[in-house]
Amino acid sequence: MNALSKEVAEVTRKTGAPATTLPALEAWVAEVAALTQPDAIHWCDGSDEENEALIAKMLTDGTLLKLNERTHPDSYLHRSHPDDVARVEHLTFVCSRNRDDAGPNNPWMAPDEAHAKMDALFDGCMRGRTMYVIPYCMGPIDSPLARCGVEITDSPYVVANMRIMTRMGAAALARIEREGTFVKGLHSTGELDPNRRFIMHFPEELTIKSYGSGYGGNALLGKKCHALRIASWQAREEGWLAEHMLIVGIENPKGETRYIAAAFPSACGKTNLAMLIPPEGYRRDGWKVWTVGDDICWMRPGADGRLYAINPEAGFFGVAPGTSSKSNPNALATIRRNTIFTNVALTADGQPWWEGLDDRVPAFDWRGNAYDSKRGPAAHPNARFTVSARQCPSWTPAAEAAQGVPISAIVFGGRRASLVPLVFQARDWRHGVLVGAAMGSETTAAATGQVGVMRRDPMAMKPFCGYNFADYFAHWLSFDRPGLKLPPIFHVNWFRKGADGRFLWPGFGENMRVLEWILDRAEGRAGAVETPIGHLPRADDLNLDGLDLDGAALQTLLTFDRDGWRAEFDSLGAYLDEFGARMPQALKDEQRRIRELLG
Ligand code: GTP
Ligand code: SPV
Ligand code: MN
Repeated sequence: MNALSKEVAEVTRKTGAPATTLPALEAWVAEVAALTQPDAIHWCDGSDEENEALIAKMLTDGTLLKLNERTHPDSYLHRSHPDDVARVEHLTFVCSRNRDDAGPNNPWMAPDEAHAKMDALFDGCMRGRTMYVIPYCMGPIDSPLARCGVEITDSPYVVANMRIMTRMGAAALARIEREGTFVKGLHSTGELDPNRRFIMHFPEELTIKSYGSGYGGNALLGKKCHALRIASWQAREEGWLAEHMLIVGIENPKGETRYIAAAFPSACGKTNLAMLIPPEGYRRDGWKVWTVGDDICWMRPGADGRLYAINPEAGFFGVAPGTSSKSNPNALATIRRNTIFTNVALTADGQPWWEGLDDRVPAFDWRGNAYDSKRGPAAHPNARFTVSARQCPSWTPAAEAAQGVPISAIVFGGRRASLVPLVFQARDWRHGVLVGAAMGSETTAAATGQVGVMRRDPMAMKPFCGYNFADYFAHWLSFDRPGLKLPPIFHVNWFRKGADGRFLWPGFGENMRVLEWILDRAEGRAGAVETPIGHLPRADDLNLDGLDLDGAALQTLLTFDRDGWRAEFDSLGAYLDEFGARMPQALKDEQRRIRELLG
């Protein structure tokens, strides 16, 4: 018996027989156990009993604190390590065999080197701990669009979050055993040393290795690692799209529901738009909004040529700060129970609190210190809640539809204090792809680093596209072909500021007015003016009934600023050139055409 199989035999003796009939899975789990040396292996079945036992364990060791049972039943607070509060983009690698396949948009490391580096970190890292094996399905369990994976982790917090965010456990394992293929994700929180923290993706091996962080986007591997970075690579090979998009249904007074998919960068309004409550006048007329997803969208052409979308997730990992009964009452109702809060503040009576919630003063900040307003915000700006999507009052069973929902409009958007109007429509698909490629946004607390810095974030996928952006844009362009009935593409900006630094547009529920124009345009109804950057509504083209908005603000929001756009398009041309010959000529031509129109 060689050393490895001796170690496997030893782990099996300690932990019992493997719990799968799939040899490839059994072998991988044994191999990981031999490397990481856990004391025990736990195969997650997703049951309530399993969850209760894990929660009890985390309450005992302090990983979770119980919140006020009267106001927030079955809800918990997790305080992370203070250096482990967000995604770490500079430590997140795409390890494709060919460096150019990862593109200038991704940190890259050669697969052999990355495996060696990670395996050295994982060596013996689970000694004294339990290794959890989490089979999960991204998407409705019976959906042909769904895909499965298995995450191995030593973090019970990750297990509890994966249980909310994915379809986790026995049903997923059954599908994996039937299909025989799955994405392999290996995770350990390690010692949480920011210098020994890496998130590596091996798209050609359908493998993820993540070490040294317990934070959502770094550790819940089904989410950004699988459902965006690995899936975007697979989607390109197989002719579909894996996008950083919400999916929302808008039901009109006639009872017809149309679905919109929208990509905004991290912490730029997807959760809020997905759960929007229409203004009073709309509600009176019978408009309703339905939430399918708030972060990720997998889309592919259906038999009728339209794009059909599923939300691969089962829960929301949402931004807490700014969430209030005014800005997002549906989110607030969703998180009243069965919710895990991470890095929020605490009131004296054990309720979760964050900036923007209400005017109470918390007793403890997110680190657990007595709250002192001089020491920064009470909740971490990237504090999050994890909660089942089904608890959302606007959740729709359409989120479980195996074939997905048909998409009537695609919307891109960014956080832009100046220049970019409230809304405009791209002339056609190719122009729309350029609008997506041109997206810029101010950075937010969702990733480590400076906040409020303008950067290019094409299609909100800068941190998440698992391959070269030039190839990604080419893939988007390839959908423009006979037989497909593609939705129109729009761009929105809820974040335009006035000279006084305040937002010009009220946003949140009032965004419904923009969605109505978008859906009307999709059906060839609402009016617009044509400009070089696309079609913009005039004030008369929008339903502004009952909206208290200053005429000058509205004017600014709907104005096309030719001089500003000239500079923007020059900078866009330089950006596209950074990708060299790989950038599709059609996109460069489109940029040039519009630059000429701008004069
Ligand atoms: P990720 O989960 O990081 O991908 O983010 P997200 O796109 O789902 O962002 P989310 O909806 O959680 O919004 C983040 C922040 O933007 C919150 O502080 C919101 O209050 C704020 N926000 C959302 N919608 C609007 C809006 O229409 N106007 C303004 N001014 N702020 C908004
Ligand atoms: C984002 O940063 O876009 C998120 C949170 O949705 S995370 O899942 O951590 O990436
Ligand atoms: Mn996101």
